[in-house]
Amino acid sequence: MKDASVDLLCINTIRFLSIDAVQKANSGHPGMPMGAAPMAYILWDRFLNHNPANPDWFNRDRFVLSAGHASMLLYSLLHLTGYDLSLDEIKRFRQWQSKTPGHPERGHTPGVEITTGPLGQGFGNGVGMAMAEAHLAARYNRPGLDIIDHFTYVIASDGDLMEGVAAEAASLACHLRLGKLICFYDDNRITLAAATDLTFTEYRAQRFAAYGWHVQTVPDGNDLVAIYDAIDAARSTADKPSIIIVRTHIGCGSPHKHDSFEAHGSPLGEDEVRLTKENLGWPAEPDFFIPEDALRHFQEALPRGKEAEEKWDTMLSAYAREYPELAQELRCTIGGDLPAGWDADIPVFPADPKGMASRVASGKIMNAIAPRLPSLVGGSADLDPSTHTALKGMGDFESPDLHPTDRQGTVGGVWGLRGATSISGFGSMPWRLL
Ligand SMILES: Cc1ncc(C[n+]2csc(CCOP(=O)(O)OP(=O)(O)O)c2C)c(N)n1
Ligand SMILES: [Mg+2]
Repeated sequence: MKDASVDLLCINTIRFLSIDAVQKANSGHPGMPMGAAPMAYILWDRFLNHNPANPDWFNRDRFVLSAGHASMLLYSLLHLTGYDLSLDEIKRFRQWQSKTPGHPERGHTPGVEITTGPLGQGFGNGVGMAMAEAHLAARYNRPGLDIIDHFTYVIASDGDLMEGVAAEAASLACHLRLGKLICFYDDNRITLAAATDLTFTEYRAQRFAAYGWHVQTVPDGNDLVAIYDAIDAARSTADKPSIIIVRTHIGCGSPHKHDSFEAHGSPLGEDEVRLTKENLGWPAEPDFFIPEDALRHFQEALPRGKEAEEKWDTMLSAYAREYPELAQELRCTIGGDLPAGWDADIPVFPADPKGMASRVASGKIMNAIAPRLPSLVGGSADLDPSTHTALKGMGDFESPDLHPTDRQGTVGGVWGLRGATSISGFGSMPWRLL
């Protein structure tokens, strides 16, 4: 570990930027950033592979703040690590037309991967991102040239795990053995209006173990070494998604709002902000104080990110020399472009008195497009015999290591993955056609 005092300084910088922004806006959610700052900091400082100067760098790790109400946690990290999000924008938190809306919005704020706020949905999006990574890796990676190789990290809260969508997504994530999906559960045991003992007392660790996830618990959310070790272990677990259950305290550091739902969705209040600053040894003035040492440390992310992207660019050039057609296809996929001739085989259906069911026509069209459009992937909610959404001959997107009994009842054609059969995309865990 590095110098612990710099770590603590950085963590408190995140806490107080969040506290001050919410206080100035007189609205927002200070409590969760206060409790989750250490885990978010260790992740971003020690592990996250990203380039703040280019939020669109394709092979960056994805970071999803599923608990979107805690947006100031994310905005603080983005500002401090050097994304194009100024301190003025932090000061304009929740103001009309600012870059810092109450909940993060993709496409509006540089570095926000996905719009979050409806609980559970960011968790589901994280699973989708990890699936996309596994799918692309299976199709494009070649021995010694893992051109697609990144992690997806999610921070989820109590409310996220209460939502049904998280259960469905968690089940699928393990079925697909998405080992590069790592979720932090901010186990602060407080929600919007009460403590979780009122409504949410299931055994979370056992629940995720039953899904088949790799489960770890960190009993003290301020224990940086334990957080570091847990992330390290999660990254080394390639055959299943990981959840790190971190026991945190909402409003951590606030003398009167620590562990209280009052820290969830309201400013701490001027007096409590002052007391919290006193309590954590932070100067009372100025607001939005960023110690130089902290900023310098956070901004080491910039040269690190530049180097990481340059290294990847070099690998991509080598890849393009060896596999020019695949490289061209990948560029097209990343750019969201359609390959030339993608629609060449679309059939024409003559009008006839009886007519054709629109789902039948749609199935024929999808099957005419699919062989020419490798990025076409779909799901059918186990309905493809009715909806005609199966891509014939394209196989399923599956992990190769399923136990035979797991296969019972699997319906063909759920995930079309074309041409990835022989590709070893990800260490010992190639996703392939089954
Ligand atoms: C689907 C959905 N239902 C309800 C809400 C309203 N809401 C926002 S945060 C929250 C619960 C907050 O508890 P938790 O997720 O544990 O966050 P924390 O209080 O720990 O920050 C609720 C009910 C929502 N955002 N999305
Ligand atoms: Mg909570």
